Amino acid sequence: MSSWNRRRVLHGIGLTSADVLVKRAFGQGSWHAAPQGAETPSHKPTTLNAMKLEPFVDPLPLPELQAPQGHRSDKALGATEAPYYSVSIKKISAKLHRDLPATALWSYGNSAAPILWEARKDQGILIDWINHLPPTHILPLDSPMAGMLHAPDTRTVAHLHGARVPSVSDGYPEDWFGPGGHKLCFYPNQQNACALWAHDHAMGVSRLNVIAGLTAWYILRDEEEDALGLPSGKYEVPLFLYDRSFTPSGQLYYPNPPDEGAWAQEFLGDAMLVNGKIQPYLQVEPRKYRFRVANTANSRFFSLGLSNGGSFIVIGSDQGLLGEAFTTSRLVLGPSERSDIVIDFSVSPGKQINLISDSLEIMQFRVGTEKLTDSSRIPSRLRDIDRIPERESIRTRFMTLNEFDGDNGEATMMLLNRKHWNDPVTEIVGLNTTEIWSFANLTQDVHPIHLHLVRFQVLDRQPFSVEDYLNDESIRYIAPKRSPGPQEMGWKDVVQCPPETVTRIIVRFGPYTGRYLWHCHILEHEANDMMRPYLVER
Ligand SMILES: [Cu+2]
Repeated sequence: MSSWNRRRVLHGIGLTSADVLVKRAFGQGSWHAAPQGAETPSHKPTTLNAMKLEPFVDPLPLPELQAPQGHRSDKALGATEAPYYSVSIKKISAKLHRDLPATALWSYGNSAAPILWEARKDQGILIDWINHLPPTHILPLDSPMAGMLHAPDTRTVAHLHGARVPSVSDGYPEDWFGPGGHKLCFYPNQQNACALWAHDHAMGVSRLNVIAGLTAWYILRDEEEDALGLPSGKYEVPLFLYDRSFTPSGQLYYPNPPDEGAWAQEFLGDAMLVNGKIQPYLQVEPRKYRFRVANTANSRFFSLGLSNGGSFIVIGSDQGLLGEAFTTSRLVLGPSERSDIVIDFSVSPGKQINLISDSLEIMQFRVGTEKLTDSSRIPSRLRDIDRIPERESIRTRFMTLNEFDGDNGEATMMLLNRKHWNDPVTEIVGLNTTEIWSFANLTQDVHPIHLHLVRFQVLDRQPFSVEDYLNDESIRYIAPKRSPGPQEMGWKDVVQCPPETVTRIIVRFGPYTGRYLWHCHILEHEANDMMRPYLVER
């Protein structure tokens, strides 16, 4: 049985072993204690054992900063003399570790390191995404999605995660284009400074296209943040954290149907990568550094800490700065969540400190000894964040998160509100209205739920009896409400929904009307079929 779909039956409910960890930890009242993917990954005989590669032999690559190729206007998109960038989406090959041969990848740039846009609030940019991919995918197509048989295998469409954009530029899954095609998108940037990331969202293949390498950084800045005096320039480092698996010849590995099951319901690789290298190292000075961290893995949750047990300061989350900085030694990031953290290396000159996720080593910081002046500051108050009052909500939507298992206990499908992507739209919201969305998770997985277009606030979480719900659809709460932790007190665009719990968020919909979507950001879940359209209407 593959490590991706290995499942045990526990009390009659099919669970992966990682889920069992979640379940156990959850039963002890702290589901954060052992998230999915926290287990030490096992490797399969048909894959390279990446755990045996020597760690920390390659320097951390930094993202390739993009420069505009002039300015353009596009009346239909609402762009006037906006900086214009063209992106060639193509196949490349790159060495991901000193001791591996070059690996075939797809890229928005020219290397395995993600490309990076830097943009400023209220200054929109145009990006022309051009598909220069060959007709054949570098991964086995494992598409359970209906109706995609005649679509080109190497279709793509880019979504800028967390961006407030008109629907036409949002990267709707069905807006894919094949080799030779392109799509011009306008990103108005009318939102606060934050770290966004672009990734593929093409119908039925996004999880494969992301594994292949279609991810990029997009850092948005504003004057309010600039004025704080946070570490900047070479002391501000973006980190994409993700996992991959490899064949014995060093090529990307993804479970291949039909031999290994029709659907890999989660993907957990045994190699930890940062910015295009396996377990890289970064030489740092003994001073404060700001790290923009994004979990860009398909399924893995990272439970971040430092190998010396040291703490770090958290200053931001998905949609920018928190109201107040806080100090912690552990931070759980689900797929697509971002965190803005500051590590002060001035207390550990000459030391080697590893960034870890439980027992996994992700990368190494090598702290220099030369004393330097550090004029950066970390104010305790960062930004005013007004909590949205619950009374502003005009409607509460109750949505279930569902898993359907076959006779063998293997999941065959996961859904939102028992509906498929192709079912008629049920979530139709009014422009500039506020709603509470209540996610009742009937499954044993933590699902990171993401809404396109909007930012939101997390209200609370409350465990309920799934058994009662399955009997008569009644909600019986079995424990008190839990308030969100300090890392969730800012603006979010992904929310972790723990098992057997109702997670509530409050959302203001706008500023655009049109067709958007909400989905689980475990990309394997999204593909089969935890993804639903929603409409914003005037
Ligand atoms: Cu999910």
